Amino acid sequence: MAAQIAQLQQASADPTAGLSPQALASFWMPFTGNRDFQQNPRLITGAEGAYYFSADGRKIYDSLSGLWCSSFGHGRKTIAEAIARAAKDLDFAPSFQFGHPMAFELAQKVAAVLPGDLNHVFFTTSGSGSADTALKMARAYWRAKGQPQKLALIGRMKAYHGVNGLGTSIGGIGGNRKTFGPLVDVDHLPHTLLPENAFSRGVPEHGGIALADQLEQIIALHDASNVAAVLVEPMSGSGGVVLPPKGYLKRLKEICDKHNVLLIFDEVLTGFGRLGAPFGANLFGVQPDIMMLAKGLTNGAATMGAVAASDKVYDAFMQQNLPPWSVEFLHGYTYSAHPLACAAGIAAMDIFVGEKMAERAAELAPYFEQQVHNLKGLRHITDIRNLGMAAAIDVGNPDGKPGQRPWQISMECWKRGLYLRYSGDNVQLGPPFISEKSEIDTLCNILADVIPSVE
Ligand code: PXG
Repeated sequence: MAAQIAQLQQASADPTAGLSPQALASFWMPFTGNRDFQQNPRLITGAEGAYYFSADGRKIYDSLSGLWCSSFGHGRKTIAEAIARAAKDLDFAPSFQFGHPMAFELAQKVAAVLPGDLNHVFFTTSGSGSADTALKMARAYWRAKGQPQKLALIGRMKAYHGVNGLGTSIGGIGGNRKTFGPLVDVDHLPHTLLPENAFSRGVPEHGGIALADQLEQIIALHDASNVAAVLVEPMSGSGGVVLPPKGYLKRLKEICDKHNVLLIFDEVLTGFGRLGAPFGANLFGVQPDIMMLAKGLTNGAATMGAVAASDKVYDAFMQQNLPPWSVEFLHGYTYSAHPLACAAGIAAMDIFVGEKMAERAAELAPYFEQQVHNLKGLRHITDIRNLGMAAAIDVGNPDGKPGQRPWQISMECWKRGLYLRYSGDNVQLGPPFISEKSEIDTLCNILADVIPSVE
């Protein structure tokens, strides 16, 4: 199959896939330098396992599992078949006041793999939707509990929680906020990147407790009686694989409990095995009240997110004194629990459990760590961070040209058969868990050649 796709594309070998300049300008691409792309299109026309096939007939290693989502490998047959079946049998069904069985089946499968009592799954259509859903859920929770003044939301610098209103507000990447005017008023914890932790392998040693203790001051500023929730990623992916130093997340949880504040984990990127454990919550032994999911939920094959709520949170909504026709949580999307996405999700969960994907990631992780850290000492590299099957390499930038060097590196890698994601001053790696050690070698060899070669 893969060979056939490659052969087919070899025949065309046209990097534009026959698209006219007008067609290239018609699609306004997200988070992309559109002008550069139109001059130098990088078009993907097929995917299988850990590889993409480019329009000009090349096989390209997918070093970020798409956008951290296709971790179990591309072209999964059971997922494709499930989507096709659903498209034929039930293309759409409403989830407002009516429902379809696949939604309940998937929710139960997801709850079964989640830690603790995160037993209730609210479906969204993306990670961004999950951010806004989780934050609205937290505020509405306190209202249901008779404390409607608990509204303040606390995020963290360098965090990424998608691009919708609340997620943009609580996100901590300046560039993603600066062009959009006043947002929702939220507060931010400091980020957890410390110079003394540079080149740590896995979870860094230093500073975790002191960093988490900053939460005490932020809560005191607002007064705990006004604070709804703290939202953090167990590990920030887009921020550049920013890790929580030892003890950090446990301490955050203690402070939240002490002040009666909800703790929300954004596991959109870390969920479903990326850290070498089912979820970050498992790895760090910290149970959030609410967890955000997306990406791995369908292995990237359909657009879907979810917010999982603990019994405590769910019960507060259900136990409101409301008549039967009344809605407990006034929130949802036309495409919440879309049948095609549910079908993909059910098949993806069967792969996650049946093929022990978290264990597979954990098995490959030490080799990946070793190979990535072998790059230390090369020109431009100022830090390497990793955990599970995630890593980032800081490469800096020439003076006054933020973003230039990682971009140059990525463009050169594409020419050499490697899809490499970059942002700010780093390049990021999140290979599919099904990768072979030899593929990790090839990935790191290309990086070792390319990173020092650019200016
Ligand atoms: N939360 C987290 C932690 C994420 O990583 C979102 C929310 C938003 O999800 P949606 O589905 O709305 O995109 C994300 C998305 C990158 C990269 O290169 C990361 C994401 C998306 C695109 C690129 O690091 N994360």
